[in-house]
Parts: sequence; C-alpha cells; structure tokens
Amino acid sequence: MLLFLFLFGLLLSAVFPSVKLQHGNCTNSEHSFNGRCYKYVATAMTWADAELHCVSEGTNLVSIHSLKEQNFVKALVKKFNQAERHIWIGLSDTHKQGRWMWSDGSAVYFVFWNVGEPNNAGGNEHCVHGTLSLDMKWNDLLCSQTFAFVCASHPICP
Ligand SMILES: [Ca+2]
Ligand SMILES: [Ca+2]
Repeated sequence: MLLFLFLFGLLLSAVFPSVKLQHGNCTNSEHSFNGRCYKYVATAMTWADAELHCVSEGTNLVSIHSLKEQNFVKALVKKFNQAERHIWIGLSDTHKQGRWMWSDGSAVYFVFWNVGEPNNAGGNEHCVHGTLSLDMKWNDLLCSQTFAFVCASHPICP
C-alpha cells in the first residue's frame, strides 16, 4: 500500500510538476526562469502602455517559448493575482493581421491559444492576453483593454 502511494505520488509529480519561483540572479521584484527575469505588474494598462512600461525598465512584455515557460508564467501570475483576471503578454498582430509577433523581436514557434482563438472578433482583436482561470490560455482581444501584465528581460536563446 505504501509503495503504491509512493508510486502514485511520483506519477502525480511527473504529470503536474510544481514550479519553483526563485529570484536567482534577478532583482527582488523579479523571478528567474532559464536565465531570464520576469516581473508581474499589477497596474492595469492598455497593451501599448504595458509594453512602454516594460521598455522603460529595459524589458518587454513577456514572450513565451515553451510549455515549461508557459507554466512558469502561470505560476508567477498565480502568486500575485488571486483575482484570476486577464494578463497581457507580448504577442500581437497589430502590424499585419494574422501574423503574430512578439514585442521583444523573438520568433513565434510556441503558441498556447484557447479553443477557438485567435478569432479576431469584430476584426479588431490584435493583442494577446492569458486568463488564469483558463489555465492561462491565450486569446486575442482589443488592445485598448486594460489589464495587469508580465515584463521579461530579453531572451538569451529565442
Ligand atoms: Ca488581429
Ligand atoms: Ca479573441
């Protein structure tokens, strides 16, 4: 029985790996993942103002390049945002409809869209947010909406 519980625990930890939030080499207001530093900003802003805020601190809105990084960002948002609100990330198709770009210039080769998204509803949805209550899955939305957001330092190996 004990062995069974032990093996079940191992299985659970393999299926649902816990994400450790550590400051690493980042400042006390940031958390470290894979050599980058990430900061949750609770003040609600439009996508552009959120990006400008990150740029003023030498970063960009967060770009996400793997499921591991997605899970890290989710854990970070969960730590600071218990209200399950929406969070801007650095993805947009403002410049060319349907062509997604990260604001930090890195290439898009990982996506985590919610079911049925991106749908460019009304022909006006060009900025991307994650929603904590939907597993932080992504949706395109009006850029003028105001949400909290995550800034991140530039990717070392995008
Ligand atoms: Ca769009
Ligand atoms: Ca949408």
